[in-house]
Order: sequence, then C-alpha cells, then structure tokens
Amino acid sequence: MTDTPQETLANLLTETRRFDPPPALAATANVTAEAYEQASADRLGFWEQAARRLHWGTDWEQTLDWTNPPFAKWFIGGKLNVAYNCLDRHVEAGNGDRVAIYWEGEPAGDERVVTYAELLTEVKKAANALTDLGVVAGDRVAIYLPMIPEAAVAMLACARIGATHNVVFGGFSVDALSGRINDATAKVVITADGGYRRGKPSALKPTVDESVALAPSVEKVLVVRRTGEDVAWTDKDVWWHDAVGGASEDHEAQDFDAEHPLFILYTSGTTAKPKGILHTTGGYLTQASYTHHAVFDLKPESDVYWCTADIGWVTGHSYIVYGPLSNGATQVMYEGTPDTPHRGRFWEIVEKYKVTLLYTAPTAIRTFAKWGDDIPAKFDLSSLRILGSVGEPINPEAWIWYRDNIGSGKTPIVDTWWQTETGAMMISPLPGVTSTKPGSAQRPLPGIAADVVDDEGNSVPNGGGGYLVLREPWPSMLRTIWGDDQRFIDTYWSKFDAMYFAGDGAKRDDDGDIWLLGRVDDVMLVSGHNISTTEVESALVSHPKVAESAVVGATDPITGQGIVAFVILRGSVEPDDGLTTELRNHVAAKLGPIAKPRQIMLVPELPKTRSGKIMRRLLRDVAEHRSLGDVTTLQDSAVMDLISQGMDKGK
Ligand code: 6R9
Repeated sequence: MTDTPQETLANLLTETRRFDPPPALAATANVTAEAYEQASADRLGFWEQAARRLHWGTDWEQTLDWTNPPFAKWFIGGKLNVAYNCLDRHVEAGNGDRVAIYWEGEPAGDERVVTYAELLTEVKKAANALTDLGVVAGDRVAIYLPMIPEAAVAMLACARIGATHNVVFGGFSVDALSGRINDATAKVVITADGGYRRGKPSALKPTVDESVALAPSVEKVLVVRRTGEDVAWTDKDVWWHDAVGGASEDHEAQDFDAEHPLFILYTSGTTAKPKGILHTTGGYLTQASYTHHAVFDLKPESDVYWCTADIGWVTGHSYIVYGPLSNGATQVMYEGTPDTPHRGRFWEIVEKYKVTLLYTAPTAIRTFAKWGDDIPAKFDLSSLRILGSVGEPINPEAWIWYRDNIGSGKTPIVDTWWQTETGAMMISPLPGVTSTKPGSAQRPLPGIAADVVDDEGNSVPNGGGGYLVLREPWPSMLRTIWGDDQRFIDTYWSKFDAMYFAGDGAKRDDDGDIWLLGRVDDVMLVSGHNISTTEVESALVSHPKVAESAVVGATDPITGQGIVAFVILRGSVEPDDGLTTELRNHVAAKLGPIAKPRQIMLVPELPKTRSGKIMRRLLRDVAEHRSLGDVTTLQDSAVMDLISQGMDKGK
C-alpha cells in the first residue's frame, strides 16, 4: 500500500442536484428519520431492537462485548437458527405459498418458481443429506455453483446444521478454488456439472476434480445436474438428486450460538493471498436483515426484489440469500449475463416479473448507458420504485442515467457503501428520508459510526477529504480473517488507534455528507496534490460522449504522477481527431487545470475483476510500460492485450 498522505485529498467535484423522496414513499416508509435519533441516543438499544426482528430460541444476555478489541462479540448467550429465520418462520406464519424465488435460467424459457414452503422442504432435505455425508456443526463446506436455486438451498442447508459455508465464485480457476478449499479445510464440496454462460454450457466439474485432487480435506463432492453434459466420476462424488432427492423431508432446526461461524468468504485483494473473511450468526443476520428492510423499504406482500449480483460475492450472500429471505421477500434470481440472448434481457426480466426493487452495480449501469437509451426504452419498467447501487463509487452522470432511463426519472436511488468485511450496508440514503445527491452514499445508516479522518485520525471538517473509518463496532462486522488473527489486526486495525480502516478514500461535503473516492491505493499525487481517480473519472463520464472511464497516476518526471485516462465512448459516438483534446479540456473545466489528464486513451473495454470492479493496478502497469502483474482475478484477459496495443500506438 502506498503511504500517500490524504489530508490534502483534493475536493474537486461539485454537485448541486438534489432529489427529494417521493411523498407517497416517505409517507409509508419502513424506516423514518426517527431511527437516526434513536440510534444516536442509544446505539446498542437500537441494534437490540433490530435483533428483535428475528426469532431467537434463547435470548442474549449482553448486547456487545468489546472488552478485547478488535475481537467483537454480539448478542452474547443468544441462540438462533439462520435457516429457521429465513424459512420456517414464514411458513409457520401462513406464508408458505408466497413465492421466494422466481428463477430465470440463462436459456430463455428455462424458469422455476419456488415458494417458501418448497424452499423449506428442499433445505430440510439438503440438511439431512449433508448430515448423512458426515457433515457436523463447525465443519466447512465449499460451494462452487452457478446461479441456480440449489446455491441458496446449499447455503441455507449449511446454516441449518451449523456448517460454515465457503462459497467460491463459479468462474474461478483451479488455483483459486483449491486455495480456498485448503485454507478453509473444507470437508465437502457442493458443485454442479456446469452452468450456462452466454448461451453455451460451461463445465464446472473438471475444475472441482482438479481442485479436490489438491485438497486432502475433502471427503465428498455433491454434484447438481444442471447442464446434463458428461462428467468424469470419482469415488468421492455423489449426485445431488440421489442424496438430496432421497433424503427425508423432516428436519428440525437446532439453534446455534450468536457467535457460531456462519460463513467464510474470500476477498481477492490485489496481489496478496486471499483473506478468508469470517462472519458469524446473530449479529450478521440482524444487520443484513435490518438494512435490507430499511434501505429497500421492502414490503414483502407486494414487492418483487431483484439483486443482480452473483451468489459468490458478499452482495449475493447478504442481499440475495440472508437479508431478503429473512424478511420474507419475493425475489428474482437470474443465472445469466445482461446481454444473453440480447442487450435488453435485464429489462425484459423487470417487465416480466414486475420488479419493484432493483439492486445492481455501477459497472452494469455504465455498460447499459454505453449500449444506448433506446434499449431500456423498449420495455415497461414502470413497476420499479427503488433502485440500488453497490460495488464502486457511482459517477453522478451514471446515477442520473440510471434514474432517468431505468427509474422513469422518479425513483429514489440508494447508493450503498459496504464491504465483504462489513457484512452488510453501512452508508446509504434511506429512500423515504434522504434528499439524494447523485454520486454520494451520503450518511452512515442508523447505528453505524462512520467518519472521514486525516493522517492523524482526526475527523476532517466539512469540505475536507481523507480516509473512511468506522469508529464503533457494528453487528455484522467480520470477526477475524480465518486462521490469521494477526493479519486481521494488521490489515484493518493498525493504521489508526481504535478505528477500523476501510481502505477507501472519502470526502465530506459542506452538508456533512460522505462521498466515496475509491481505494486509497489508487489515489494520485500530482504536483503535490492528492487527487482521487473517482473524481476525474466522474468528470469524464459527465461528457456526453463518454460511457465509462478509468484513471490512473503514471510516474511523471515533472509532476510526480501524471493522469492517464482510459475512456470508453458511448455506442453511437465516432471518435474524431479533436476528441481527446476536447475531453482533456472538459476535465480541466470541471475540476480545474490540476486534474487535466496528461494522456487519454480510447479503449473498447476496461479490465475488471470478476465482480465488476475496475482493476486500475493493471492499467497503471500499462501506463508505465511495465509487464502486467497478477491477472488471475481478471474477468477477460484478452482486454489487456487490446489496451496494451493501443497504448503502444499512442506513445
Ligand atoms: C459490497 C462490496 C468493497 C469495496 C469498498 C469500496 C467499493 C462498494 C461502494 C464502493 C463506493 C459504493 N464499494 N460499494 N465504493 N461506493 N457504494 O462491493 O464488497 O467486494 O468487498 O468490495 O468496494 O472500495 O471498499 P467488496
């Protein structure tokens, strides 16, 4: 990590647009402004009340134990079952016939409708099957599945029997999968023969076979038949339809301690060994459930919710599985990509299921903007009432595009900042309360103590920039890095005394609202000024010809670092000779001459991680004419060849 001083993080972009909550939404909102007051008067009391939204078999004796920081314990002595909270209690309350999942496969016409009662039965059977395979509470189970209902069933079955799941994204390779299985010493792997990707079956089982050969802890592999393609078979393999299909439908959920490990999820980081982020039971479910209820204003009887993330990421864990299901939501789950079989697939799905709440990522929004406004315009999107964003800072112009083209110019947008490590949303507008600002996540949610501090850990005044930190423990915080307490302390708790360091740069505007400015490793130092990549990218995206951009600081003999911008144009735009000059001048006009890019490269694609985040590190390698660093987390490695070729030409 670069040790760039942040106190002078320049505050360049100004944004004056404001959007008040629609009055009808504000009038019936699940959470009102009072929640902020309650939480600031009594933070622990506030979280106790949020925890009361769940069913506890045994009440807790103490809300928080913070006597051994940074190792927190929440709801000490309390016991609950996560699967019971997500399923049984809704069925017992008479809502068994409510649809839990409208599943839409990638091949058009491949669909399933799963009610809460049906999902419960499947989870009970899978829980029995896992028990029959020798899995007991505390064991780790790796899950490597496509986006099919069995992925949620597998996670909930683990939770039901107290096994700790470790979901690995279905696109990862043997190295990544075997590394994660070994780090977690998983006893069982749950996988499928394959999934569908861009219209074709894509095998998963061969990667599992190779990984299991490198992972001595694995005793059994449970295989879902999804594509029906031939697979090699070993003596550890068991078909899901045999083991789960033949299992008993009776299973009584046993309660587990609030601090029982629920899951491990690996974050890829940049180059270092992946970190196994450990989440536990009671605090995690409390915050995942409460934030989903508050930020999406979920009305389980009438809303249809859709989160487009993959279950292999934390967003899929907290906002496809645990948050929505604990709240009794009806949701869409989609297996495929946004452009299969055509670029209107997302909007076709919104129209078909009358989706009311949509949660997606800036990378997707910018791609849709690039494809053109005419595509969503062909569909009826009038059912939508709240739009969410997560994963990266959303550029103000992408935010406006989202609101205008997807939200009919009237839906609130909730820009939710959080991390794998935080487990659940931390900073976000509340849709019935907040007057929103395009590009800002704005305010810590009730019960969350987020702050922006300078190098010494002092809060910056309004108008200042620095590091995002969390000053108080929160229920869904990571408890440690699996097997490495010291790395947990070093990574998150050593930069500042008694504060969690998130690794993101941020600024506070004149109203005190928070703007996320990207990872601090990406901050540029130009002629002695710290400039955030996010602000320069947002200035570029505010030009009508630009769909997306990525900005890096490349070593410069005169200025220390020079700004190099990689730009993707909107679909219909033909570049002319003057365009790059026009864009450089546009940035200078928006942000000031200090932020004017030294060089602009027009590129067809940008390097992204598999969860859609721009990998600026690789672009920095290109801009400084170095050979590329680790590309294993890259979604599409051909992208880098295209960009490097263009860079050489533009030298
Ligand atoms: C949920 C998730 C975490 C990092 C985080 C930050 C970036 C996520 C954001 C955002 C600005 C938002 N990030 N949401 N930046 N605004 N609304 O993405 O978790 O994959 O662990 O990534 O993503 O940089 O530190 P994870």
